Amino acid sequence: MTDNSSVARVPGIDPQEMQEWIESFDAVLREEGQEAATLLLDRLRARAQLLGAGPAFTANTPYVNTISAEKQGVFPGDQEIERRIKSLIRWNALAMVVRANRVDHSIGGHISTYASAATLFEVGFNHFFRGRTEEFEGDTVYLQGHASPGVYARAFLEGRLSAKKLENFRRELRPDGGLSSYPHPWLMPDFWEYPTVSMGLSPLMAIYQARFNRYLEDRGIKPKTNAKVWAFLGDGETDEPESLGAITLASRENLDNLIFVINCNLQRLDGPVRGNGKIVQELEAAFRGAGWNVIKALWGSDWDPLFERDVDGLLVKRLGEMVDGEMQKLVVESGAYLRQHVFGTDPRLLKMVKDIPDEALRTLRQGGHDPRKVYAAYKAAVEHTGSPTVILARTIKGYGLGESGEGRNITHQQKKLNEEELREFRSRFGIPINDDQLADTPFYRPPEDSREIQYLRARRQELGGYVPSRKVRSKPLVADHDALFREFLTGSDGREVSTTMAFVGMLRQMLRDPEIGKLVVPIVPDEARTFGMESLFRQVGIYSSRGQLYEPVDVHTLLYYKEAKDGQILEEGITEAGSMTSFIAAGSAYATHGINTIPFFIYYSMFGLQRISDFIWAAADMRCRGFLLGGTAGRTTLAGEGLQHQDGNSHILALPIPTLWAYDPAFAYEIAVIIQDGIRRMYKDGENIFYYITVMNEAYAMPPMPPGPEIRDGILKGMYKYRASQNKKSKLRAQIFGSGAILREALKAQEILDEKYGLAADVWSVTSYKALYNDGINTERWNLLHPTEKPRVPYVSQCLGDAPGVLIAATDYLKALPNLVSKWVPRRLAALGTDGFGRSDGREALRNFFEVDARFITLATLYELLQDGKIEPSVVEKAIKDLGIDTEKANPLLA
Ligand SMILES: Cc1ncc(C[n+]2csc(CCOP(=O)(O)OP(=O)(O)O)c2C)c(N)n1
Ligand SMILES: [Mg+2]
Repeated sequence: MTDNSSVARVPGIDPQEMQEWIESFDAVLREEGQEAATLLLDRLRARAQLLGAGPAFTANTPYVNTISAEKQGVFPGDQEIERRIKSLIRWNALAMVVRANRVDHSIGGHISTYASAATLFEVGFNHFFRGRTEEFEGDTVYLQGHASPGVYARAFLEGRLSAKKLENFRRELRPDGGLSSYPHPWLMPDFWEYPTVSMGLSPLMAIYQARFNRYLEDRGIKPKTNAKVWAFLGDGETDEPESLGAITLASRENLDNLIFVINCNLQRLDGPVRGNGKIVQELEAAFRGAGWNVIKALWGSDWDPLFERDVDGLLVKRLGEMVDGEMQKLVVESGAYLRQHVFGTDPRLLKMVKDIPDEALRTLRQGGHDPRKVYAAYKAAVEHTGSPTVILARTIKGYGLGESGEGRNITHQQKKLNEEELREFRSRFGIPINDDQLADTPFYRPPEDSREIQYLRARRQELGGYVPSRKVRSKPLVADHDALFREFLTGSDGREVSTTMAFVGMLRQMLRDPEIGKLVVPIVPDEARTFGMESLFRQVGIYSSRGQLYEPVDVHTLLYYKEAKDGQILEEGITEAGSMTSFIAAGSAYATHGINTIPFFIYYSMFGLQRISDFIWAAADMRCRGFLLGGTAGRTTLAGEGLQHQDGNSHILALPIPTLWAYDPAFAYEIAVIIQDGIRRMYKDGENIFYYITVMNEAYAMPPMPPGPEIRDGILKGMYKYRASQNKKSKLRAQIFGSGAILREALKAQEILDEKYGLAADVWSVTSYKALYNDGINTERWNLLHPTEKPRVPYVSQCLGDAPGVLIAATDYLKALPNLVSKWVPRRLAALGTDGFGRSDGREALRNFFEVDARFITLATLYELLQDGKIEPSVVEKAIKDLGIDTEKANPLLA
C-alpha cells in the first residue's frame, strides 16, 4: 500500500506538486518493480544528505500491516475447523481457571493473556512449531508463561492431559497430581521445556539459545538444520531490561533461526503499556534500529477494504496519531463511539465507513486475532534469511471475555465469571454445553473421531509430534576420568599456584579428553585474562561465527586472541546475564539436543548470584547441569578492588537454590575431587544438579591430598579434618573450621596457639556449609517423621563426635554461613566472617579489618576457653596486646 499519510499536511509544499511526486513514484513501482523503487528512494535520500537536507532516517513505518493484503498469500489450513478448535481451547482454559477458583478462591490464574494470544499460539501449533523426532531436532518454543491455561487446554484436546489434571490446575499437591501455574520443567519434566514466567528471562534465553544452536553446528557437534527458536513475549514484558538487552547480538550473529512474537495487547497488569505513546511503534524502531526484520500484524482482514479505500492515506495517518490509551478505549466502547472517535475527525473518513453498521465497526478484528494475517507473518518470518525476525501482533487482552474482561485494566483479576458471563462466552464461541450445565462449567472434549480432534492430531503428526514436550535424549557418559584429575591430587611440589590456576589446569586437561573434550563449553564474560585463562584462547579458540577477519594485535605472541569458527570458548563480553543464558542453553542441551555439553561459566563471583540470581533459579527449574565458577571469590582475597567487587555473599545466596551444590574449596585436590564427582553425578548418573565453586587468585603451595578414603568423602559432604594437632599432651583443646581463602589463616592460628599458648587445635577444611546444612535439615526431618527409630546423626555431628575442645569457625563469607550448622555441633560455635562492605586494600589489611586473620582466630579460640573457665581473662587480655589487636578499631559490619 502506498503511504502518503503525510500528503495533506506538509507545510510549504503545494499539494498538487506533492501529488505529482507520488504519482511518479507509483509509476516507477508499477513499471520497474519494488527493487528499483527502493533504489530510487536510496538515491534521493543520499542526494538530500549531500545537499545538506539532512539524513532522512526514520526507524518507523506507518501504523499498518507490514505484509500488504496483496502479498499475504493463501492460508493453507481449514479456517473453520481451526476456529472451532481454538474456541474449545478457550472454553477449557476458562473452565480450568473458573473451577480452580471455585474450589479455593485464593488459587488465582486468569485467561486474559491466553485470550489475547490464542490465535498467535494456534497458528503456530497448527502450522509451524515442529516437534522433536529422531530425524529432526525440532523447534524450540518459549511460550508466554501467563498463557499456560491455553497450552494445557490444548494438550487436553490432544489427549495428553486428563480432565482430572485440568481440574487440578494450580493445585499440584492434589493426590492425583495437578498442573503448574506456569511453565516449570522441574515440576512437569515431561511437558515444559522452558520456564518463561519471570518476565524478561525468556527473550534473553531465546537469543542465546539460537546462538548456541549455531555454535553447536559450527563446531560440528550437531548437524546444521533449519530449526527455529520461537519466543512469545508480552508487550509489557519488553520493559524488562533483559528483554531487549541483547537484541543486537541476535542481528550481529545473523540469527535467522530466531523469531520473537510480541503479543501487543497494549496492556500489562495495572494498565496500558504506553497509554500516552505507541508500544508497537516504539518496539518497531528499537528492533529495526538493531537490525531485525520487523513484521507488524496490526489489522485483521476486515480492515483491508478500508485501507483500499484510503487512497490519500488519511486513515493510516489517523491510526498513526492515536495513542495506545485511546486504542484501548475503543475496545471497551461501542461502535458509535469508534465511528465518532476514529473516523469523526474528518468527513472523508466518515464517508469511508458510512455503509458499515456500528456493530460491524466495533468488531473489526485486530491483526493478531486473524489467522490469515498471523499465518502470513509467520511464513514470512520462517522464510526470511540473514537476520532475526520480530512479529508485532496487535491483540486484545481478555479477547472474548466480553464486558467482564475484554480490554479492561482489571482483566488480570478476572478469574471468576458469573453464570450470565459464562453463558455469553459459551454462546460466542459455540461450545456445545447446555444452560443447565453451565453452573458446573464442565470441560469439553469432542469425541476422538470428531473432525476437530482428527484435524488437530493430523496437524501435530505432520509437524513431528507434540509441543511442548520434554524428553532427556542424551546417553550417559561412560569413562571414569581418573587420569584427568590425578595430577591435581598430589600437590604442586612447593610451587605457588592459586585455586583459579589449578582449575584452569583442570579445564585444559578436560578439553584434551577424548570423551568430554568436545563437550566442554568454557564461558567467560570478558574475564578470561583475569582468571589466567588466556592459554585456552590458543588451545581451543574463541568461538566466532565469522572466524577471524583481522590480524590480532598480539598475533606474534604465543597466547594471541584467536577467534575461529569452530572455536570452543564462548567469550560473551561484559554480560553475566547473557553468559548465564549460554550456560542454560549448554546445561540443558542434554534434553534439548540430546548432547551432554558441560558448561563451565567462570565469572567475577560478586556479579553472579548477586546480580543474575533469577537466571540461576531458572537454570535450576530447567534441570540444568554444569559448573559455575565464582572467580576471585571471598571478601578478603581480592586485593585492591573494594566494596562492589569483594564477595562475602555468594555462598549465602547459593543457599536457596535447591539443586545447586556450593563449594568453597581451599586446595587444588579439593576442586579436582568436586569436579570429577560432579561430572559423574550429572553426566553419568543423570542427576539434575549443578555446581557453584568459588576459586581464588591467592597463590600458595598446593598440598597433596591427605591419605584415607574418608577425605574424598568428606570433601564432597562438606568437611574433613585436614590437619590434626601434633601436640598430644595439652589439656587445652580446640577444633577450628577454616574454608577457602581463610583455611590458611586457620592453619597459622593453629601454629600460634600451639607455640604461644600450648593449645592443641585440630583444623578442618569446611568445603561446603550448604552441604552440611542440607544434610542437617534432612536428618532432622527424617528423625521427626520416624520417632520410634534410632535417630540419625547429621554428618557434621558425626565428624565432631567426641572431638575435644572449643569450636571456632572462620570464613571469608558472612558469619551466618558457619552459624547455619551451629545447632548440630556438640558445643557453642564461635563464628568469624566478613559481614559488612568490602574495602580496597591488601589481603593482610582486609583480614585485619574483617577480623578473620590468624590473630583473630587465635583470639576467638582463647576467648572461648575463657568462657569455659579454662583460662583467666588476663591471658586473653594479654593475648590481645601480644597479637597487636586494636580493640577500638572500626566495626566492619557498620563501617
Ligand atoms: C519479573 C516479573 N515481574 C512481574 C511479574 C508479574 N506479572 C505477571 S503478568 C504481568 C503483566 C504482563 O503484561 P504483558 O507482558 O504485557 O503480558 P500480557 O499478559 O499483557 O500478554 C506481570 C507484571 C512477573 N511474572 N515477572
Ligand atoms: Mg500486554
